[in-house]
Amino acid sequence: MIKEFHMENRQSLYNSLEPGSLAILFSGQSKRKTGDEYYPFFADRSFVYMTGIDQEQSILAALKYGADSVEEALYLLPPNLLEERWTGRRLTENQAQDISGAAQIKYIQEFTTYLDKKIQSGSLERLYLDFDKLKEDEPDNEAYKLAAYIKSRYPFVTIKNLNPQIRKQRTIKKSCEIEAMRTAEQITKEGIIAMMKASKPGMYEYQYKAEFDYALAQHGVLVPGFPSIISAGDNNFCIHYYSYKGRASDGDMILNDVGACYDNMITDVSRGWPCNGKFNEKQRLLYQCAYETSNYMFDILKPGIPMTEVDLTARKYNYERLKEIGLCDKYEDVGKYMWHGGAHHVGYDVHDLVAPADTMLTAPGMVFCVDIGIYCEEWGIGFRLEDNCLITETGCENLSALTPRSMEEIEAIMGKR
Ligand SMILES: [Mn+2]
Repeated sequence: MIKEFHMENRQSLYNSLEPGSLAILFSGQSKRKTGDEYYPFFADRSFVYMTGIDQEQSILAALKYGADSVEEALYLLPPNLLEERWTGRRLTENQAQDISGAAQIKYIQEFTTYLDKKIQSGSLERLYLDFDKLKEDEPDNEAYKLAAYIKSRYPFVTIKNLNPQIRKQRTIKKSCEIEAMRTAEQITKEGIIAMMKASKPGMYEYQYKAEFDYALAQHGVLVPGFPSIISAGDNNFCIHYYSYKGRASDGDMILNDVGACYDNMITDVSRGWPCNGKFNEKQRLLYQCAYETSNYMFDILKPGIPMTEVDLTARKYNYERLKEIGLCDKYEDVGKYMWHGGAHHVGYDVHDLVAPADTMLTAPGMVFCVDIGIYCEEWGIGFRLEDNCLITETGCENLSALTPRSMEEIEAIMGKR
């Protein structure tokens, strides 16, 4: 992303603050895996959204003095030739400036002194941190640790949560995010088509995964946006399946739930196909239900619809289709075949951090998944059809429509038509 995108994101964040507030965001730190080995560093997504910087131990600090005056600095690891010989180059001041457009670049050892000085001088009343825990018993990250330090040392400073404001901003995608997503969709398509073309009975799930990863790497995407779900046959009945050790037997469906990430924007696409390239009668019946439901959703989605209704509408419509084929005759029973909803937002995260769904209306610039999953254990068929829906001014656009979706397109790509 260009630096202006990050500058604009930060400006919106600063606009939300009261004067006398200091906002602090952290990129995070690598986590130790075992011995002296670390997991690859993965920068906090909101930090990257605000700065473009994905280097560990970076800090953004912005003190709002008055309505229009903000003192902003990005704190980075200092140059260290010996360390860099082992672990690679650190960002220089100029590089960090070019990426983020931050007003000042400083080194992290100056951060605590700065913070203490500002609090002691009485120029800040509030400290805003991004508190974001998925589970209560999660280890404290930098924001929680800093909050504990402030509470013990400066109990008169009010601590507030920046997370709701960040979520609000991340809900509506800017045009450069949508453009990056289009590129990511194109690459995801290449990966899925590679799997479809290679597909045959007897193929192992890891071989499908290898096809996908190879196609992505050929387009410069070395790590997908999230761990790929690729399964065959009965393994399709595990919603988040990551073993890759199963093998497709003739007549099995292949399920995949995958997505490339390009310029930080993630896609999340699912397709299902018969491993032998030809839908059988029962697969055809079920696939048609999901396909019609998905198409219906793309026909009706537009601005102003409560997010809580999106999943519900898909569920009701798909129930009617399942009823037509004689599989389900009471709406209360549709949960036997539909195990999940799928209208989650997608962006910097695959399950994107956005404003709470309970009060949200669809609006232009939102991107969320339309995910129709059908799991029919008695027929041994499970798959999902998941696309990425961009809400536009007048309706919506299926960003992942370029990946074959209809049975005709899939069979043609697989060479069976
Ligand atoms: Mn998905």
